[in-house]
Amino acid sequence: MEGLKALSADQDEQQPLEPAVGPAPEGDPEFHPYHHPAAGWGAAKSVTRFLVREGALVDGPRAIMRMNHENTGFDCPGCAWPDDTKGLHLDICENGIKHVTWEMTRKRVGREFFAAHSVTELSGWSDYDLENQGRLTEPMVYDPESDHYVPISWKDAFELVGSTLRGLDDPNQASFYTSGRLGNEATFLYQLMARELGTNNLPDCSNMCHEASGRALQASLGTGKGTVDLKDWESADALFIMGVNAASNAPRMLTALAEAYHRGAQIVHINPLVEAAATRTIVPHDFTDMALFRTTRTSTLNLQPRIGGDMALLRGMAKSILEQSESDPKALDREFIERHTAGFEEYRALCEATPWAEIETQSGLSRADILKAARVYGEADRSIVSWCLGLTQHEHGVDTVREIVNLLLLRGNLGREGAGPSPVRGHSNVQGNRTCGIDHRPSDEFLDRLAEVCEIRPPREHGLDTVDTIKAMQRGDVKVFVGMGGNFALAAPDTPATYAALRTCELTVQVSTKLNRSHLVHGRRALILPCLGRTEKDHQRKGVQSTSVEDSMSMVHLSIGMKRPASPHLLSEPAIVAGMAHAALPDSNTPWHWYVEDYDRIRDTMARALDGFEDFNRRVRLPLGFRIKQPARELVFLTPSGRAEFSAAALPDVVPAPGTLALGTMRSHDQWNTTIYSDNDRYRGIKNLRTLVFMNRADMRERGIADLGPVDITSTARDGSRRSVTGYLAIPYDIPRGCAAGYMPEMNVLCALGDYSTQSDQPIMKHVKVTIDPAA
Ligand SMILES: Nc1nc2c(c(=O)[nH]1)N[C@H]1C(S)=C(S)[C@@H](COP(=O)(O)OP(=O)(O)OC[C@H]3O[C@@H](n4cnc5c(=O)[nH]c(N)nc54)[C@H](O)[C@@H]3O)O[C@H]1N2
Ligand SMILES: Nc1nc2c(c(=O)[nH]1)N[C@H]1C(S)=C(S)[C@@H](COP(=O)(O)OP(=O)(O)OC[C@H]3O[C@@H](n4cnc5c(=O)[nH]c(N)nc54)[C@H](O)[C@@H]3O)O[C@H]1N2
Ligand SMILES: [Mo]
Repeated sequence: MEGLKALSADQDEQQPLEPAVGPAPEGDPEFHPYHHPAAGWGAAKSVTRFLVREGALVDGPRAIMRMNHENTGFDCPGCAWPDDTKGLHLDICENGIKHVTWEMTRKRVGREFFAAHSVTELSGWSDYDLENQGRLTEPMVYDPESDHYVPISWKDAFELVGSTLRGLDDPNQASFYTSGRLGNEATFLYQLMARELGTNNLPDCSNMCHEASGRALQASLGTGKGTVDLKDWESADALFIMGVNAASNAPRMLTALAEAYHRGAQIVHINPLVEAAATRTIVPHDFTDMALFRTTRTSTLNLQPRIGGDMALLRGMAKSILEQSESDPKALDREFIERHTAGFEEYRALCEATPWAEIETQSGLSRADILKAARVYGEADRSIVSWCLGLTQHEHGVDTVREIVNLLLLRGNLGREGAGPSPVRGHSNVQGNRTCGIDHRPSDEFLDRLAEVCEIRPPREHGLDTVDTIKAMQRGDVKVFVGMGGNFALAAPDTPATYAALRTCELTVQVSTKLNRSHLVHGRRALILPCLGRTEKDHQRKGVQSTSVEDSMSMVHLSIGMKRPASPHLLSEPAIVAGMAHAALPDSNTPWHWYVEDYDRIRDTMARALDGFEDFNRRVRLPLGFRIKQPARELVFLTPSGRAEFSAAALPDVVPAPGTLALGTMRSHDQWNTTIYSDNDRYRGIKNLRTLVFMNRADMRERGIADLGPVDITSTARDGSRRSVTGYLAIPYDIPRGCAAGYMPEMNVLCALGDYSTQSDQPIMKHVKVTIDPAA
């Protein structure tokens, strides 16, 4: 295994040039700092161009009108931000529209396409061009003789999966990945299949995004999720927005921020970059605002810590509140602390013992700036802290999220309106996937109930997550990989190592809507199984079916597609799972096909097997669905002490060594994870360029790097191995010294597979140690 890793990682063994990820740029790279508000007309213009390009001008708007409506439309696959609590309120965003339209394109990838292009040829195409071919239309199997994908019937495809799985020495030689789009019903069947086969190898995209949040909240509060909902957002006095590029990645948050600003709430953004959401917005669905170009501020304070400096900042805020409490009895909520928490004295001592100088150095902020944030927090009755990848994709992600909880507990900001922790999830149903059983570390209670209700004997030992799956492939321990959506090859860290690992597999199966890299980086045998998208009508024996999803704030509601499927040969995700399961488990007592005839039947089983899903079929049909009960919200803490637990972790050292920088990998405005819409990043002022690195001007000058000058970037992993990208352009940007930022998935080659957090097992994608030099 080490050998393989070294081979793919060693600088001396230069890999052949990888194809571009984005489309061919439409012109020369440009950088003009963006001074306009977020959303508004810039977004409207961008959407129109996109609709025209996808040939969806008629279907597009019709679909958009049906998005996120009270159980009569489909859930926007764009992000996991909850729907407006007021129901029929047209709350849509540019990126959601792009994402839906992307699925509804009129372009198709049929058998003629695969006959015309070999896999080797397609491997040289950009990722943009692959997806841009349109929707997949029928199942395909890889033919090694001709190096082409050729058609295969669904029956034969399932039999290939079934016989390969049956032929394994051990069910743990298979790994079943989930990308966070999958609806709850398919999710439930998928995990049931894996566990009935005998494995908990259920890696998911969450292993790369919010694993740290889940573990931290579980340890502190006894729940893996946030405790607030949109109503809380509407009544908070102070909102702390940490490590999220909301204008691009959770654009509907802009509406909440604008509304908060109007109400007089304080909005503090904490991010090394001042992102567009931290300035002002034109609320897109407010037609008068749009017509009058009326902007609303979305921030009252911006703080720019160094990459990884958040924990020190939070510690500083807590220290300040504790210092204040010596003279001001109202600074702390003593009654709350006494009644509901454990570990306060230790935490207080730790804050006292942490010197301001250390807090300043580690956060990269002055004491005066930290006190500004502390004052906002201390003066607010109700505070919400919200965060995303900027906090989680670090070695100390768990400690940092626990520090958020520590800070909230000091003033009793939990279990009451307008207060609490609020992680912003990624994929639209990533939270639901976990709730419905996608978990490589399932609890015994979960398995006991599943065993009883579904009459199976699930394995008890924990399974593999994303990184461990890749490592197991390297060792030859995982031979079958099933990707339920997503683009594993490109999304995972250490691209060459991941590619090499996937290529060792006996069989790779990708359930997808569009052609992507994961179809070209495949095992000895490979299947592409095309599925219905969320916008499409799902006809089964008992009529048109709906599926359910859970948003970032634990609301579960139905999603119903209404478009004619992209091809008559597509199957729904539940049907594909059932087909594979039936073939792999010939003696199964689970009525796989009966379930698929009517998803209510799946939901009836889920109601018995899953916590919080009682009376599922009725409640999910309520106008806005239902909220899964959150014990911590009711001040019931399922922790060992039965209380909310303060943590007392030492501050990590996040200051880059002399000559090195901390690099954060992130998304542009015009991409959805590995799906790239264009080479532009409007809010950051970038046109026609993805291979770039944002740097502080002083760091550039020190290295003799010119504006937009070419640079080489080399990362050094914990094991000392190095990885490089060359010929990137340096963009002088408002980012703290010692920090740099650029785009995933291009920069995944810099993230060593072995560099994952010891706290969460999450790959470290926001604090990559690099050197940057003028291009050789
Ligand atoms: N349009 C669109 N929407 C999406 C996605 C998409 O690709 N496109 N992806 C979805 C998914 S799966 C996810 S998980 C989310 C991701 O949503 P984000 O978390 O917004 O994703 P990133 O693009 O990685 O942006 C990370 C942000 O954290 C900041 N940051 C980096 N390092 C640090 C740090 O050390 N501290 C702090 N405080 N901030 C830091 C960066 O400047 C950036 O603003 O979005 C979801 N929504
Ligand atoms: N360096 C670096 N790497 C990262 C990150 C980072 O910040 N930095 N972020 C990580 C995060 S947070 C995430 S979530 C992962 C994303 O990892 P994934 O979820 O694996 O990747 P996506 O790009 O979202 O997947 C896109 C593919 O999903 C398929 N698809 C779209 N809709 C559907 C559908 O309805 N059904 C099915 N079955 N398939 C569908 C399409 O074929 C499309 O090509 O990337 C991770 N990788
Ligand atoms: Mo994510």
